[in-house]
Amino acid sequence: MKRFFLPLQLSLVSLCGAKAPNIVLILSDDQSYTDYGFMGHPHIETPHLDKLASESALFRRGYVPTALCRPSLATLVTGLYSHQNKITGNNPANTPENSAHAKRTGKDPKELIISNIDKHGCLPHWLGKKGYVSHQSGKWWEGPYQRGGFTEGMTRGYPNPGGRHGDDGLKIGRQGMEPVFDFIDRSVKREKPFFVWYAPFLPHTPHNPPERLHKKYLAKGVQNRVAQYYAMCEWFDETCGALMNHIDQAGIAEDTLVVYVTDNGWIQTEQGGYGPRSKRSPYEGGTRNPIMFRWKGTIPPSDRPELCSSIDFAPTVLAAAGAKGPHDFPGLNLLPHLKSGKKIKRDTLFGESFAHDVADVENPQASLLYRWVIKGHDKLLLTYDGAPGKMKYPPQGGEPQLFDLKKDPTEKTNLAPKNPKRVKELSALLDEWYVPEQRTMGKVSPVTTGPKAGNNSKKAQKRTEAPANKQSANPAESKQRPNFLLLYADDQRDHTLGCAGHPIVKTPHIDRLANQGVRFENAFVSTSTCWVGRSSLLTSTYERKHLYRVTPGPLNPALCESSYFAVLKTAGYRTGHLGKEHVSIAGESAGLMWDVRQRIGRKPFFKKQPDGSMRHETQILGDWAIDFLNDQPEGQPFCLQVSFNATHAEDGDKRPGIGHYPWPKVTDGMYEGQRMPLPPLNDPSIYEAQPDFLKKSINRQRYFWRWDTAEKYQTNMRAYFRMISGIDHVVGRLVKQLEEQGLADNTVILYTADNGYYLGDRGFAGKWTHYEESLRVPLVVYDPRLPKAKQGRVLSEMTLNSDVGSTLIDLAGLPVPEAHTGRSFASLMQGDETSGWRKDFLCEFLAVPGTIPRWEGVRGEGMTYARYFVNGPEKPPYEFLFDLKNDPKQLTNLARKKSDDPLLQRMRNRCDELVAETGPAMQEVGETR
Ligand SMILES: [Ca+2]
Ligand SMILES: [Ca+2]
Repeated sequence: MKRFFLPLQLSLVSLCGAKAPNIVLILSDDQSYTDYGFMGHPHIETPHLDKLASESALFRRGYVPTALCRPSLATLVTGLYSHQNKITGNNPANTPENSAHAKRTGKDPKELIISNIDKHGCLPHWLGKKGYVSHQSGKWWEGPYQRGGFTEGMTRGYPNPGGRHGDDGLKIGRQGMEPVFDFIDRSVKREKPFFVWYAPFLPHTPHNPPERLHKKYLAKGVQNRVAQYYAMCEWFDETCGALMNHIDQAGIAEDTLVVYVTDNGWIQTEQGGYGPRSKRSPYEGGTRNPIMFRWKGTIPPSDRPELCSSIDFAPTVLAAAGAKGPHDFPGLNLLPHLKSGKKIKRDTLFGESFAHDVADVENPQASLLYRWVIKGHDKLLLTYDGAPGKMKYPPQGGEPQLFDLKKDPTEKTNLAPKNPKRVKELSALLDEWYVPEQRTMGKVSPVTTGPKAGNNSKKAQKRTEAPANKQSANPAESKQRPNFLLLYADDQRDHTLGCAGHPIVKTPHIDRLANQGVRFENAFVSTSTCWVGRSSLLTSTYERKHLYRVTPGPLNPALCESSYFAVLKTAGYRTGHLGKEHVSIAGESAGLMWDVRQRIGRKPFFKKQPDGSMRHETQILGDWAIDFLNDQPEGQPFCLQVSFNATHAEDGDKRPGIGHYPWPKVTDGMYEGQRMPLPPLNDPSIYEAQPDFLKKSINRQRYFWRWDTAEKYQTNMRAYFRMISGIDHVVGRLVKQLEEQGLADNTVILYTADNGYYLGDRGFAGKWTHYEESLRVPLVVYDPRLPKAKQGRVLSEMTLNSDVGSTLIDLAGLPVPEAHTGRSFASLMQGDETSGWRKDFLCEFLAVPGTIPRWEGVRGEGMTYARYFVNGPEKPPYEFLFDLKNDPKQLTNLARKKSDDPLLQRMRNRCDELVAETGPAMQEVGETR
């Protein structure tokens, strides 16, 4: 190439250092171009990247050609645009097209996407031909590292479980740098040129930075979620500092070309998640990022005013290595300009955006949403009608957008209507790049936000079924992976099961699961409220972490992404949720979590059937679950959750019995004539001893709805127990169904509830408090694979609702996401070493304003501590302390006896500690919505 004509002095330098340089790629994940010290951010500190910038040829106007993780990474290693390498999105969508490809080829659409790198080749392969060794760490989507031509690496990759985007590779940075350092040291010793792919899962979610960094940004007055993200940026910077330091200490700085790129932008919102004009969008917040090249002694440091694209990475690196790819690259070899400092004449960059999920793995245009061109400072953005799939921020309008990036870097003013000529000129450039023949410009396709819910017909379920998944089974892999059936009751305390020793209530099917499985006699929810119990179950986190309804918006999308549903679905499970949700889930999150989703509420419990008959929703859920199982493709594991509205009262109907606690027909007549024993803490003095704010709380108001007269109590109790037995009946039906389908031997069944429940105890009804009646829930786990000797045990370790999801993931053989505050109790079930299990947990109540004051506390093995912020978070709280060993009924409040008791002080401190580990202090928790 003629471009290699170099000034004499610099050519001599490269001749003297004749050997090929090492290449180190640092790839940030989900970080905006503004979010660095050297880019002028007012808060974020990145001293190590600032230093790298000062030693590099720095392009502040760098871009990626597409702003989503996987396709962006694929452009780097193939050197091709997404429409060329066909890796346009993160996942295959569940479409008839992909299903047809799967059928035709006998391959999973996931595999079909990966196979593109076999066709187009991959940078590590090409470097390997020149004697390079290479190491992959961090994010990597294209199967095991070997498939990309790396000689070493961390990612096991698809089709291994959890192999979607990096698995073990994602530990790099977050859990140290050893694998990379070790590789560098060995390569130096062997005198081999090397290539390092350092693509840590940073600052990407989960945003769980070290506490010292989080506190640092909180202290700067930054809002909590934003502070978490800023802290992640600095954490990432620290790992880059360690890497650069290692290179410099090894004495190879002059033999090593370091390239810095971000895969896509990220604009952190205060609710958690990213803003509309960042990740995935074609706007500056998505596509722009600083690009740096450092090669001491060869590339003079400078602040380069030109445009640069990550599409230039492959040809530039290949030139440095003296290697070649199998085809011409659309990017530019920048090396001559980097070395000489000469101006890069190119003033035009191109980019494109596709839907997150690939609508047709053989046809990139099927998912095309935008193309853009930047010439100088003019940017034209064109919109196309590709299939948007599950889009968080779908394209709007569709008209051409023209921006002057110099005057208007945040793209506020669309100049297109006033400048038709410029639009035409720039459109012509886009069409010189390539012409999307199958798409219409200026139009948008309607968005499908993932499976629609609320329709209880079987037809609706069929429509939401994932056809492509039918082929996605990997029999060898799924054999060891158990199915999960999670049965979730509403408003049920731990003691109301036959297996828990209740003298009246009949639950033979659940009892059988307990007798052949394990029952946890100390199972708790950390917050006793319907929607919080559910959001903690779904995200495997404390309320203080997910902050659902305390921060605006739907359930934290990042935590949805690390939910058991999303993790299992990603790993190839068919996932379904049937019944009560009571948590708002964003369409995009729902798409990641569920293949099948069908909601049903109470009000009323009985639903009219097509034949005119009335059916109780407990039984309808049984029907739906059986439908789900009947549709289960052979060889694919499933995770199905059935969330009953029973045994929640019909609050709007106060008629005792069938009005307030409507039971299904199948339990008609049960408990008739049986005398219901009175609640154990029925003595009026127990109620009288409560502080005023509890005496007047919703717990007391609802007492008068159901328990206050002997007759009401008797009638309602019988009805309530019929509801429980109604659930038990469905459990029996489902166990039978699993047996008939031959799934019983490999299906783990869990039974639990969203919160505890007062049945008149202490003169209360409902839940919401720190007392045991509120916090305790049933937890029965039946694992058919458990050896006989381990069956039928009652375990006393304290488990939490947030443990359930972590356990399912663990039982599936997948790593439990770091974002979980819950822990897997699988080892307890198996009877393994249990030392080191939790001795206490954070219990709290942030929601439902106006019912009772917010509170937080610690439930330890022998003590319960709680503090109620009766007069707001700034005022001294009202405290409770109970010695559970000597006072299991929690009748003597030790906190009222001696306010400076050392034990009380210890519990206060422990509470502070648990809060600090988990989320904001009570003073910083926002208003509940
Ligand atoms: Ca990314
Ligand atoms: Ca509930």
